[in-house]
Amino acid sequence: MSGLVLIIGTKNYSSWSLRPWLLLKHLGLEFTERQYHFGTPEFANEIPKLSPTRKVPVLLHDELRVWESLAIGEYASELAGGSGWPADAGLRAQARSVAHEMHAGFRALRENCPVNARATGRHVAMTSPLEHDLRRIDAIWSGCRRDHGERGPWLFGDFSNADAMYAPVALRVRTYGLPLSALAARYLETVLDDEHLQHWIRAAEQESIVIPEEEVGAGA
Ligand SMILES: N[C@@H](CCC(=O)N[C@@H](CS)C(=O)NCC(=O)O)C(=O)O
Repeated sequence: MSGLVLIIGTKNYSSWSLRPWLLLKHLGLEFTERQYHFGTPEFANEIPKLSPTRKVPVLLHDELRVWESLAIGEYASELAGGSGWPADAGLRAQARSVAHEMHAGFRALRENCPVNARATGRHVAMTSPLEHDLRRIDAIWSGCRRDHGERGPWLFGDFSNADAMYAPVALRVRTYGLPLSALAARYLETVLDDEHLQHWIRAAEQESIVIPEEEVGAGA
């Protein structure tokens, strides 16, 4: 696939950039990655020209611009003949439900446990809203493993948009050592062992930019 350009932010911190990047990798779509680091003049100058929301990610395809990670995921899936979602309509609806649930929810997790791809051994206080989010995430991961484990290692068997949406959650669980049930922990292992995610983490480790507000839980 020629002409696809994915605009992303700093890999260490950009949860939303990771989602379509990982999906494009899994779909085997060729794309050029263009990175703008947060807090730099380049980001401030260039992103407003590329994205109406002034946020990343944005997918450029010739003259077309697609923003919002789920919309990028849908477009990429269509380019790949629909393989970004399960083939079965019922499973597809469920996969979309959990993907959208991630996009719209889990506020406590997002606020308290910022993505910090290269960091491990961090700790945050367990609050009731955080525990509530984690319980729901565990129910999704372990429920999908229980119901679809025979189809393959991902939430709905093959890798789908649903897995892309939860990849940054897996990074948060890893960074802050958040507790999971045994079944959900097996899914976490699948995500963290993924070769593309490993590349992303390695790249984040090479980045030198540090955003102090996102550095949470060290020495806590
Ligand atoms: N709803 C958007 C969220 C995009 C978003 O919040 N991106 C963040 C980076 S992870 C961003 O660009 N932040 C820069 C800013 O707000 O200036 C999506 O799904 O793509």
